[in-house]
Amino acid sequence: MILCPICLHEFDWSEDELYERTPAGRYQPLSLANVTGARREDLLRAAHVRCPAPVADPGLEHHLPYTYVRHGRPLVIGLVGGPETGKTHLLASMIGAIEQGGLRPYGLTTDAVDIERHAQYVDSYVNPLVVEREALSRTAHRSTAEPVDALLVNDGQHTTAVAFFDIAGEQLRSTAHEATRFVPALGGLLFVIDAATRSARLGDDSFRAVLDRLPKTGGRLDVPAVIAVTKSDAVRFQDPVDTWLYGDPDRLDPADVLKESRDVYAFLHRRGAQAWLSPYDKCRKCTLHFVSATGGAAADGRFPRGVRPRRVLAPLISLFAMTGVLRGYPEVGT
Ligand SMILES: Nc1nc2c(ncn2[C@@H]2O[C@H](COP(=O)(O)OP(=O)(O)OP(=O)(O)O)[C@@H](O)[C@H]2O)c(=O)[nH]1
Ligand SMILES: [Mg+2]
Ligand SMILES: [Zn+2]
Repeated sequence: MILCPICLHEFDWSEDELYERTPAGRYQPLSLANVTGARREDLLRAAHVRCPAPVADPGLEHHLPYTYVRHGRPLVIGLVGGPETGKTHLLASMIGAIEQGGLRPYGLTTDAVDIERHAQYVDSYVNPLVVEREALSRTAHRSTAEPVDALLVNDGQHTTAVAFFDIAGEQLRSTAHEATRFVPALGGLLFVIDAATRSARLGDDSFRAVLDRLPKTGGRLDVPAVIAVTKSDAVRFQDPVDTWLYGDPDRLDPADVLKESRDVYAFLHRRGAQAWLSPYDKCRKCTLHFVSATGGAAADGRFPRGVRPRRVLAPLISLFAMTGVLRGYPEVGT
């Protein structure tokens, strides 16, 4: 059974009922009868399955890539944080770092779930930021939400489809909104805190709204979480932020993850930001990280000296280890 990340319908699918996307963006039945070998694999790579949930309006009908469902239960990751905390830049930097081979040191390889959609994401977010050095726009409010990008992550033995949701911070606060419908499907939480934030006392409504909607056992959540303190470049001269931000990034050492988590915890605690630590209090597995999506602040909508992301893959690697996408590593995040 597959949980549709768009409407939360649980459904089964079969290889006899596949669809292909026409150049006009419609879906039509795809017959693979008598198609074998490399041609079959090629058609499957672009095939879709139809979510059978009943819809009121035919315009709401939706399809999921076959590659998204063929490897078993996908991991759905949501970026959670208030308006302008830096979620969209962080995700673009992460995907950019992955495109540049940043997961290779961990023995992970990636492919796009949907080649066209991924190319669209790279063209609209990664290249403008990393290559053109442009600041990205605030995320538009939407009436529904679908993943902005999805990847197949392979650890040498297993493949997991990983989908990313990134909606506007203001919309995340509302539990009733259609655009937050994906929240119960989340299998990994990426909480984003702006390192330079001053109004920390009350915490973040978006954290609360999301944490409240996920099932708990014994008062705590089993969904693994990471807290990424982004824009850490703005506080880089504060000890020990600099040590972590400019340290050796290419490995996952559980002892280091624990040490960094403690330092981030202390950093937030010192700023009176206890309320921001609610994911740590409520999630059984949670690690904390200093990151910078851009390496510095934008001026007039540009990064004149280029974009130099710092440690952006650390939270993702930790999530992968805690969710079992990346196996063979000792436990992190307790
Ligand atoms: N210094 C610094 N600024 C950053 C960094 N990441 C993002 N910013 C700035 O923070 C602002 C908000 O970034 P976004 O990524 O759009 O924030 P968001 O959380 O997606 O905002 P919404 O879509 O409105 O929810 C932009 O002006 C960015 O230039 C960073 O790592 N360092
Ligand atoms: Mg955004
Ligand atoms: Zn659906």
